[in-house]
Amino acid sequence: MEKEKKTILSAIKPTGTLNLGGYLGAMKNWVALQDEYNCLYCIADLHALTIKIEPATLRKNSLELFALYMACGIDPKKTVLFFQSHVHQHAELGWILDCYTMFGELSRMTQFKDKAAKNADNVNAGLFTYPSLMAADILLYQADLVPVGEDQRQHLEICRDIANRFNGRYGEVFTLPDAYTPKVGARVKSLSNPMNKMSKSESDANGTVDLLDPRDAIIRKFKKAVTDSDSRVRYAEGKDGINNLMSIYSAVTGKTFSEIEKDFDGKGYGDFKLAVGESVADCLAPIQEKYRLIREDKAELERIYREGAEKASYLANKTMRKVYKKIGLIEK
Ligand code: ATP
Ligand code: LTN
Repeated sequence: MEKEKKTILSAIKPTGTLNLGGYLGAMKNWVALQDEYNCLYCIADLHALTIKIEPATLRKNSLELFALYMACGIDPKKTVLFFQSHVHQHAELGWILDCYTMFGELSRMTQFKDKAAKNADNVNAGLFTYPSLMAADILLYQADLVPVGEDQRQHLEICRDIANRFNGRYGEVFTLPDAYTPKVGARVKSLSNPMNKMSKSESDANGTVDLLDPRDAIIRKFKKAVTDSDSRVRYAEGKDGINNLMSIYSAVTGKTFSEIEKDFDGKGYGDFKLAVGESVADCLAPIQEKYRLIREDKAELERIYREGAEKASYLANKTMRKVYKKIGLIEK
């Protein structure tokens, strides 16, 4: 780790396959940060256990997501890339931080309330204490910045509150992390319901474009995308469907909204939808090709995630030794 660079940590949970929302909203930005920062990216597999998930599905999602991180451009030579469950310090610090996190503050978490309502038959303790494990993910590495979407801001605030409480009692143990909002970052909406975000838990397959979707499926989904009764391609309030397609097109082609409006002047929605579909398929094709090559070499993939866990563990250990000492646990 280079001392003069700031540290960045982020994670995605393997609850489904990565879609265009996670790619344009998160992963693409993570790739761009690798040279300027010390980056640690992890697969939050322990967090995935907070919802009911079949073991075979979790295993498949986890390996797929790891290979996709790499196919998208996360370079294990520059970045520490690992599975959260391979670094036991996450669970250990998670428990310790549980003891410095208040029942009241956990009860106020929006994500907890949302997920508890959606999974009424499985409101488990892990779902409730999810934020203290996430705080452990971040604080273990003394991260300065955490790139996350708007939906995760509250989790970052509670992480700072926990760190502040701990530091207030024991001295400066943890770095206080800030949310990192990239200068350009697309907020991708569902293609079939453009009021909602495109998410892994989206039930309508036509609304979500997965990174590994074949070309014809991608184009078909864009052709079916919900728009409006106007017929001009322009960015305007109330045109959620077109605004979403324009944001996606802009993110993958680098064109500005006014350039897009000019290019499609006099053309209908049909032409535009096809162009967006094709440009997304073109953008994903090399990622899919790279993904296949990475998945074929199982031994190399294993070597990379073991090495990632080793590097992460070394850094996590430094923080854990400090924590043990400060709170009065006997060091081995
Ligand atoms: P779930 O629906 O299972 O809660 P999710 O699809 O929201 O999951 P996460 O693993 O929670 O995916 O998100 C990973 C990262 O990608 C987060 O930083 C999140 O803010 C970002 N992200 C996810 N979906 C989108 C989207 N549609 N647009 C922009 N960013 C997104
Ligand atoms: N809660 C996040 C995933 C996550 C995370 C983290 C993000 C787990 N641990 C640490 C940033 C830092 C989510 O649902 N997107």
